[in-house]
Amino acid sequence: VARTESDLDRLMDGIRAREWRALGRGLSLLEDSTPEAAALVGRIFPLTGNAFTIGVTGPPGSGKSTLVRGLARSYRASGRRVGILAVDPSSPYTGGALLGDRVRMQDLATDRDIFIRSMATRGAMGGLAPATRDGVDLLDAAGFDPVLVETVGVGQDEVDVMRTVDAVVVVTVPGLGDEIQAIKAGIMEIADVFVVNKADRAGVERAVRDLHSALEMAEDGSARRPIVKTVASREEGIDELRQHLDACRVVLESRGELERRRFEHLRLRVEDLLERRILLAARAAVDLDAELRAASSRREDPYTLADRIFARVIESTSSKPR
Ligand SMILES: Nc1nc2c(ncn2[C@@H]2O[C@H](COP(=O)(O)OP(=O)(O)O)[C@@H](O)[C@H]2O)c(=O)[nH]1
Ligand SMILES: [Mg+2]
Repeated sequence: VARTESDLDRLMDGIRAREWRALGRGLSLLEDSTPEAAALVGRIFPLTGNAFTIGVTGPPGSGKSTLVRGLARSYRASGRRVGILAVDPSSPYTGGALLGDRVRMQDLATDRDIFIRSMATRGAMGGLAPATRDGVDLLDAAGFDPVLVETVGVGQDEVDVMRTVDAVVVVTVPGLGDEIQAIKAGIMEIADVFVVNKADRAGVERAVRDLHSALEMAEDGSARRPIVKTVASREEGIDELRQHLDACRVVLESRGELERRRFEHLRLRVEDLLERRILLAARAAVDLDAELRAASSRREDPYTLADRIFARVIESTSSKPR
């Protein structure tokens, strides 16, 4: 654990040199959301902003890990260093799915310029999305570009992760029934590229058609977003996906849209931290359970209670000696 400034210096040297051990230690630190983690982010942040960050999301088993692995190889072949964070909290207790991913991604692990790591925690206090975002920053600061983030697109946390990356790939497969139903609300809207993976299966054309008509119904320019057919397990369609992602990057950069997105992501991050700070301050300022019991017996309504607690927070922070 990096406790002192010189520990942090050493850790940062290792991260900048892309030493596997330092990268792993740094990510573990960020997962725990400790004060040391905040200090590390302080060191990392000035070095970020170079990597194009790509989120890949979709239902479990749709082939995201296989696709990410193919993409990583493709980027690697053109001389890029690729960072991968796999976020799969769907099995937080056994770690089985994570282990599976690790094993299948292992062939990448021998390549010094592809770094892959599973984020297994929701973060002690920070939550999944902030911890993942910090992890992406670490890989960015270490010189990986692009950084790929895989999440299972099922929960709000995963949608929140996708709201922190530059570009979003939504993966679906034929035969899910209504393709759109299977895609978590909130993800459709922010997707830049759609992938219909397992195109070796029956029903792929129908899946593409259904997706296409759903996008047309959205009437917000969604219909122009590309739909790519892939067979990730045979590395088919990966080059086309890669071309769409490269084009996406160019378009975003040239229109100033990348900067706008990143500004909004920063806003979300800071507002999120502010919310947490205020909640923690409230918990420190009052005995929240005792206050809640009063409200639960209908003696005080929730609005009045929240106002009163907030006033106490302001009071306690302004009277604190510095
Ligand atoms: N038939 C077929 N199987 C695939 C394809 N892509 C991935 N798979 C298989 O689908 C399973 C789940 O893949 P995985 O990448 O772990 O999915 P994830 O849960 O979305 O990360 C694995 O057994 C893969 O080998 C594909 O294009 N066609
Ligand atoms: Mg996976």
